[in-house]
Amino acid sequence: MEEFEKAVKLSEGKIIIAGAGKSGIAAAGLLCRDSDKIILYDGNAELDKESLIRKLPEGFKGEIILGELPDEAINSAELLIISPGIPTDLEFVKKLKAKGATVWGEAELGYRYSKGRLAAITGTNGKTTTTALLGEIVKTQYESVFVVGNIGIPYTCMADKTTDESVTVAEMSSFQLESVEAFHPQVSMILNITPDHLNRHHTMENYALAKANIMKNQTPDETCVLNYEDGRLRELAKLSRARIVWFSSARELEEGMFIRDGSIICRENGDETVICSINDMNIIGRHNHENAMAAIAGALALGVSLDNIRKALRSFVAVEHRIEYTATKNGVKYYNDSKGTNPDASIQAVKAMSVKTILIGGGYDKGSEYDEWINSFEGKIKYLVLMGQTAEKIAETARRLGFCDIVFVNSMEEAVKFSYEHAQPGEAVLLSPCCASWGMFKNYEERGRIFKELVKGLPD
Ligand code: UMA
Repeated sequence: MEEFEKAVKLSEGKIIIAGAGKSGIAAAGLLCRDSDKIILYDGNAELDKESLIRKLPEGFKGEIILGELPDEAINSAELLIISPGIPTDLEFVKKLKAKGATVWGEAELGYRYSKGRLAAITGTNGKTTTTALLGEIVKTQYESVFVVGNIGIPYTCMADKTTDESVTVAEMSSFQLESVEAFHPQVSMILNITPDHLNRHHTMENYALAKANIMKNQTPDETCVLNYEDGRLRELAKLSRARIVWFSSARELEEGMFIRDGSIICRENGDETVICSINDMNIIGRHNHENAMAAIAGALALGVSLDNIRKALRSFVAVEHRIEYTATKNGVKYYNDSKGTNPDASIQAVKAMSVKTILIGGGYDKGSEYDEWINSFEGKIKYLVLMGQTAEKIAETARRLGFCDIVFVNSMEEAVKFSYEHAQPGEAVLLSPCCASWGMFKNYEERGRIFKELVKGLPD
């Protein structure tokens, strides 16, 4: 196993921070106290330099480059800090790697600047809920707790606030895990791996290997929490040196976390502990029980007491944009699942619906296949309302599989209007797009909020 020194040693060369979104701005804010040789670069030439400058700390003395990154900048750089949304196979990244520059993701930089213990969570779905839940549990026991990462708070925003006593809970996407090096959590978790982001990672194998980076530096005295029901994870477990804690929502395990008679049980060295009844929690559905088991396993590994774990489990409520109940209008319940950005997540949302539902979907094309999603409708979906780049591709798949109640719309406003006019009392309307939001919205949060505002504005 390769050993990496955690400390950041900045040399004479320049530092390019690629991406001027949340991650890049936070990384620049952190690094500008130690370096005046920063180039903040963004490929979008349309960005307004003045408004970027306003987001940066006053101490920022670097340069801002938008559009093309000139060779001169590439030649002068020794370190590239890359934002998660920027593919690592872009030409300028390849050129920097070829000249021997170090390439770290923004999360790697955050990790290197942070102190204390780290619990890191990844998985195709459920990672935001699990991160938020684990954060809440850990806060019942420890004072200095930071929840960061893909959940929306860049690691580099918080890193310098951590102390040796801190616990950081980090949600890590495959994009972030693609460019880690020394990143080394004491507790890691992979919740599941199903097809997503294949336009970026190209193959499932690459995608799974990026996720597996979460545990690559762990040692035998540390913990890796994995889902026993995911065959890919049973394979990946062989790569881990850490103590594996399995969880399963489908069977009783000899060792690990599972559900029996509606209760979550932890079995360790033959001893069983009943953690809580699933009815004591406010989060519903099998996937959420899995998220809860993973968070419990992580919390136990971090030394949180059973009482504190139970207290936090009872008070935790679903995160925004994840099968979030929005309103009832004319007897129709509306749910916002804007976080349903891939087939697996949207299948779970469809499965959670127990009445006839109008489903709003479509968005940015990540190269997903939609067959399983359409097959999960099982007669429950009254209309599929489609928008965005993928609308036609989804419609073709649906028609091929015999589902023809399809409506095309050009905006969320039209989608909500159609749903309002066609849903009967007792039915439901679900926004679970099965696709990313990019192209029509800034991000899935904006998409979800627009949906919620439109729904709340409907007459009752
Ligand atoms: N950009 C380029 N070149 C490119 C692509 C993008 O210059 O080829 C620039 C854009 O012009 C933009 C900037 O990069 O100005 C945006 O950077 P970014 O896409 O990395 O976005 P951030 O605002 O830094 O947000 C990122 C995560 N975004 C992505 O991974 C796409 C956020 O996750 C995360 O919350 C945030 O860091 C803090 O850690 C969002 C997400 O959609 C929620 N994640 C994906 C998911 O959950 O499926 C992975």
